[in-house]
Amino acid sequence: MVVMGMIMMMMMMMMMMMIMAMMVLMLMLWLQVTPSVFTQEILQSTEERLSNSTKVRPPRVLEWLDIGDVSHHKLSLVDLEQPIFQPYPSELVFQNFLPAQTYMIPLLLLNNDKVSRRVKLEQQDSEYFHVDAPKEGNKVAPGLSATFTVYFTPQENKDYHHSLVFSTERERFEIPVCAIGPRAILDFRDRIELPLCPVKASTEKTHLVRNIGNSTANFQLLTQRPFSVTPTSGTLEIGDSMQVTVEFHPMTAGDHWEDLLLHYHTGENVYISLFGSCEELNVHLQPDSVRLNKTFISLASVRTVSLTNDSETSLQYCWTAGPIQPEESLSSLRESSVLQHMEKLQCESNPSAVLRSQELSSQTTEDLLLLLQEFSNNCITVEPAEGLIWPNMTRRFSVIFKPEEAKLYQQTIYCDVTGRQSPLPLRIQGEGIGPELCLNYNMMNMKNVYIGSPELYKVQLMNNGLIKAPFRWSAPDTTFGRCFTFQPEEGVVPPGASQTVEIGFQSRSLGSFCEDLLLIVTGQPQPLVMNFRGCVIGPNFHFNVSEINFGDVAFGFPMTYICTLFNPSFVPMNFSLRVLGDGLGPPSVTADRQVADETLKTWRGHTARELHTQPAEFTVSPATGSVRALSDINVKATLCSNTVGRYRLALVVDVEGVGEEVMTIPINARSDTSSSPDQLQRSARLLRHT
Ligand SMILES: *[C@@H]1O[C@H](CO)[C@@H](O)[C@H](O)[C@H]1NC(C)=O
Ligand SMILES: *[C@@H]1O[C@H](CO)[C@@H](O)[C@H](O)[C@H]1NC(C)=O
Ligand SMILES: *[C@@H]1O[C@H](CO)[C@@H](O)[C@H](O)[C@H]1NC(C)=O
Ligand SMILES: *[C@@H]1O[C@H](CO)[C@@H](O)[C@H](O)[C@H]1NC(C)=O
Ligand SMILES: *[C@@H]1O[C@H](CO)[C@@H](O)[C@H](O)[C@H]1NC(C)=O
Ligand SMILES: *[C@@H]1O[C@H](CO)[C@@H](O)[C@H](O)[C@H]1NC(C)=O
Ligand SMILES: CC(=O)N[C@H]1CO[C@H](CO)[C@@H](O)[C@@H]1O
Repeated sequence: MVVMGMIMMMMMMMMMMMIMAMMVLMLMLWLQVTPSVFTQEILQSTEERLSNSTKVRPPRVLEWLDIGDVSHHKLSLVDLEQPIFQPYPSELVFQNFLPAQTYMIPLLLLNNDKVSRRVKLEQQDSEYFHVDAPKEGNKVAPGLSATFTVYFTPQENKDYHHSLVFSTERERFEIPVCAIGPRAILDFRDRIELPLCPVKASTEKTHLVRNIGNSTANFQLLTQRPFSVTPTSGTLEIGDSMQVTVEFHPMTAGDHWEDLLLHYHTGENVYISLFGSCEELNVHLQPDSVRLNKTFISLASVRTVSLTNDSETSLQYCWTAGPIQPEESLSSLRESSVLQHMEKLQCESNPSAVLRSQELSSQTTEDLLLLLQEFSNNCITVEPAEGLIWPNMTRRFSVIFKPEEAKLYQQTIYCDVTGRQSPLPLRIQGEGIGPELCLNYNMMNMKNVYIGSPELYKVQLMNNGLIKAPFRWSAPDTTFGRCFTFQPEEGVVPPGASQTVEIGFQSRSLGSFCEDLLLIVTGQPQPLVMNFRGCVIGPNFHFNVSEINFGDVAFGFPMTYICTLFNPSFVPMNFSLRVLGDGLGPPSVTADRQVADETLKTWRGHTARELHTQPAEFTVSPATGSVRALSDINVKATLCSNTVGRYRLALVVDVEGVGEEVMTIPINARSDTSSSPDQLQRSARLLRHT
């Protein structure tokens, strides 16, 4: 026993020198234990494990001491991060032991300093562990080591944990001691290679896994996309076996590597490497762009496209409005929980990464819902929208175009299909057309229209399309626009039929106009335009004379002139007549009355030409009146002169609704200058005698 211990000590001294140099490097490497390494480790005896162990770690320092209290060598060459003594091995592991037997491991503490240093075990024996201190005492020369011997006497086949605490002149540190009891071993392979897989399809590999260990296995299995594993946890009795299936469901072409983490309930993590290769298939749409016939709103036109393949796998397809694959987003949701769990097991220290992946997945679901909604609201649909194509089968799709508006539709939709990483685009172009209503004319020059005259025009609306055409007329809200009426104003013209609409016009205003009447057809983006133009004129009346010439008139003897007022227009006319320039005073007097009046002597002719005092010498009959359409009326103008001299006046016509002084006719007369009051007296007398 002692001889064996000595030989082992010698071996260890040599190995240590080598190992120390590599230590830093070894610490940096994160060694993942593969199933074969794990199995080998577990099957080793305590001695084999010791001789095989390569990892050297500085021990955990419990407390720093003041070196000056115990030594005059206050400065040490050893880094402050490390204790002065490096233990070997870093951890004491007993395994594959039998109850009631005693096992031992030598523990070396190497003085790394350039001066002699002290190291002392703080006695911590337990029922099962016992430590023998070196006989030479606790002072160790530089570069040499103190050798302790740790004895272990188990009572049961189970795990034991203990720790040894040492103190040097500068620190106290701890060395863990453990005894590994029976362990489960699942005989996984180090590497699982999955069959070649088309993108978005899946392949799987099943292994029969046996528990070749000495304990029941309670385990968890975890991996990440594009791999998945079933079962994800289980219990396996010693010697029993079960099937474990790894599935490979890649979304991108290329090679994929991932770890399958096997976590034993005893705390060990074993990593199995997964590998899968993924390829794209020669799958394409035929044709990849579709131009649909012009289609009436609410009707549909259909085109066919087909999906061709060169593969022998079943293809799953799904049509979407955008290039995002719903499958991917959904599976990413599913996977994210597994990922979180794995991250938790592996490194508890990075919570932000977990948070990020959660945010990411909720974002994609929102996008996805939006996309699906958009697709179902659309005027372009594909049937069937999703399904499966069996190997060597062709799938025909109907692209259905059901326009809701008269416009050009241009859209790209996508077929997400197994075997293609990016969804296959299908460009679609179609034109929606509205009801096709035509007018038999679209311009009307009404030329001259009499004021107040009702005009009527007929227009034909013809529906040449395949769908009914609801229409409505609209006139502009302007002076003349408001003069239009429609009969009927709105309606529906069935396909192939026509309808007559009466457009009425009647204006009480004069002037020329040019109005666009709109025929609004439901479903047509632009209304049809009907242009009406013309000029509203007053009645074009006239007299049968161009002037009213009384010639010479006798003073005080009324003279009447008769003429005719013609109204050749189709509207009646209300008029008033007056003499412009006639006096505004009392009516002139006739010679008869002057003679009768005794005032005659005093009467003098008017010389002052002031209008208000001057008598009104003209009377027009009728002064106001109405001429019916296409008729005439006699007008009597009477002049009873009380003034000596020439008359150059005018008969003016005011037309109701049209204007004042619409027409003027000159009036000429001459009152004899020789007719004096004396002469008038004579004449009057003469008149009485006859
Ligand atoms: C561990 O030890 C065994 C035998 O003791 C040996 O066959 C094996 O190669 C060693 N492994 C390592 C990694 O040193
Ligand atoms: C199981 O235990 C026996 C006896 O203790 C031992 O010989 C054997 O190597 C152990 N097997 C494993 C796989 O640990
Ligand atoms: C498209 O229109 C053409 C002629 O207008 C017609 O011959 C063809 O059958 C139409 N196609 C479909 C799918 O309706
Ligand atoms: C598909 O067709 C190919 C050749 O046309 C044939 O070799 C293959 O067996 C067929 N596969 C199936 C599943 O029918
Ligand atoms: C105009 O009409 C009146 C009444 O009808 C008539 O007496 C007169 O002779 C006419 N004058 C002319 C110039 O025709
Ligand atoms: C003319 O006057 C009559 C009675 O005052 C009236 O009823 C009619 O509407 C008027 N006609 C026109 C054209 O103004
Ligand atoms: C749907 C389709 O195009 N199927 C084809 C799949 O590939 C095989 C082999 O190339 C063809 O024969 C099928 O027609």
